[in-house]
Amino acid sequence: MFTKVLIANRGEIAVRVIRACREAGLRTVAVFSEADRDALHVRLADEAHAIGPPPAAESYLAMDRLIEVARRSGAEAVHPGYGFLAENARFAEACLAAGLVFVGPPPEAIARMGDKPAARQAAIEAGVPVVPGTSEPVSSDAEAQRAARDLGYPVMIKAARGGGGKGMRLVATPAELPSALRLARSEAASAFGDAAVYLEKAIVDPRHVEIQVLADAHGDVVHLGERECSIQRRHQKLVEESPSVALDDRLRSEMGAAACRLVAAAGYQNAGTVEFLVDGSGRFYFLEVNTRLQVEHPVTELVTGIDLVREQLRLAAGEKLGYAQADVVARGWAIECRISAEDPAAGFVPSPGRVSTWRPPAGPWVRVDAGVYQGGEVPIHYDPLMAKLIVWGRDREAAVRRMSAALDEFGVGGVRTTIPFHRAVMRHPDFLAGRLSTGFVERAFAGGRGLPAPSPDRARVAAVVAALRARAQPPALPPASAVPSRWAMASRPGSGPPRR
Ligand code: MV4
Repeated sequence: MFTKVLIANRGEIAVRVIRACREAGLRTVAVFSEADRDALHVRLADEAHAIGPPPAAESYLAMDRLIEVARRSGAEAVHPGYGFLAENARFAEACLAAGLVFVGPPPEAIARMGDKPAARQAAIEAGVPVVPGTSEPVSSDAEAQRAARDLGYPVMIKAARGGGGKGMRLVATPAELPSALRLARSEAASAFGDAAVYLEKAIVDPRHVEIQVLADAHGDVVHLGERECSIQRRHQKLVEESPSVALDDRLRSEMGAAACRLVAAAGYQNAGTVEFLVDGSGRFYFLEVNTRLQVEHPVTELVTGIDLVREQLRLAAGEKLGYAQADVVARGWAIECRISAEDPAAGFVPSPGRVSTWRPPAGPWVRVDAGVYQGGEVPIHYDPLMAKLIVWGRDREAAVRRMSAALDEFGVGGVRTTIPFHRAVMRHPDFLAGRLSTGFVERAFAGGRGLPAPSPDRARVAAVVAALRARAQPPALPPASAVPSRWAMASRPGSGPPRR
C-alpha cells in the first residue's frame, strides 16, 4: 500500500477522501485554488498546496500542476474525487506516466466507457440489454431518417462522446429530425470537440437506476446493489436512495449480474457505476458506465456497511477484493438529499456567499458529508453543493421520517439552500408512494421551478397563491411549504442575502 495520497479535488468529496485516508493511516495532500484558501479540505489535510487562480481550467483541471504537486510532496497516489479530472483518461495516463497510482480504473477502461457507442457494444457483447439504437454514429440525414423509422419514434439523438444528458435531443416526429440533428451535432462539437451523434429509441419517462460495482485487479467483481436516482432536475440529481422501490430481488440480481458481466468483460478495475433506465413494465436498459466514485455513493455505504473510498484505495493498491457476492448484504433503507447553495424558489439559481450559520443535524443514523463550515465561503466558481445529508432507517418509511426530521433541524444562514425543496419532497404523495420517474420534479414542482405544484387540496392552493403573491413584493416570505422551526428560521428568507 502507498502511504501518501494527493486529493485532486475540493469541497465535500475532498473531505470525504481525506477522512478515508486518515482512517487507513495514509498521509493526505490537498490542493486549492485562490478561491479555496480557507476551505475545509485545506484545513483537514496534512498539507495543502496552492495550484492557481479560481477558474477550474487554471487550477483543479491543470494536470501538470497537480502532478508537479504530487512529485514535490512525495505523494504516491492520486484520488480524483468526482467531476474535474475524475473521468479524464489522459489524466489517469499522465499519473501513471509520472509513476503515480491513479485511484480509479485503468485509462483504457475510462476511454472505452467514455465512447458511448463503444460502451454499448461492450454491453451487447456481455449480454446486457441496451436501448435499441444505431451501433455507429449516423453520417447523413438520410441514414438517420431510415434508422429513426426502423427504431420507431420518439427517438433520442445522443452525442457519441456525451454523457450526463449533454448534447441529447428528443425527437417526436420525422419532420423535426433534420433540424434536431443539426443542433445536436453543433452542440456535441462545441461541448465535446466531436460532432458525432447516434440514435436510440426514446424510453418515455423512465426511472434512473444505477448499480454500484467493485472490481479488483485479480478478476473478481461484485455489485453492491442499486441506487434510485430519478429525482433530478436538468440532469442534476437532487435525492437518491437505496434500495429502489422499482426492483424486486429477482430484478435486482438480474441487473447486478448484468453490471458485473459488463465490468468483467471490459477489463474494468476499481469502483464504478453502471447506469440503467427502467421502464414502466420493469424492463431495464444499459445507459452508460460512470468510471468514478459518485456523489451519491453514501446511500450504498449505509445499506451495505462497505466504505467505498476505503475499497477504492485498497483496490488501487492491488489488493484483492477478499469477499464474494454472497457476502454483500444490504440492510434497511438509505436516502440522500443534496444540500446546495441554490434558491429552489427562484429556479435553483446559485446562491454563493458566506455561510453565517451552519448548524447541521446529527443523531443516530444521520450522516452529514459537508465541505463547508460556519463562517466559510461558498465560492461562485464551482458547483454549489455544500453538503449531503444521508440517513438510514430500517425501512423506507423510517428513513423518510428521519430525513424529514433532520431537514427540519438543519440550520443554514447567509446563503439560500435546497433544504425547503427537500422538505417538500419528503411529504409529496408521489414520493411517499414511491411513484418516481425522471419527470417527477417537473410534474410535482411547477415545471421544475422548485415550488410545490398546486394540488386539488384547497388549503394547499391557497398557500401556494399566498406564497406566489408574497414573492412578487418585498420582503420575501417563506415558501408555502415552510413550517419554520427556530433553527430552520436561520435558513429561511429574511436571514439570507437579498433574492436575486
Ligand atoms: C435516455 C432517455 C430516454 N431514452 N435515453 C439522460 C442522461 C443520460 N445519461 C441519458 N439520459 C436519458 N437517456 C433513451 N433512449 C432519458 C434520459 C433522461 C434521463 C436519464 C437519467 C436520469 C435523468 C434523465 C432525465 C431526462 C432524460
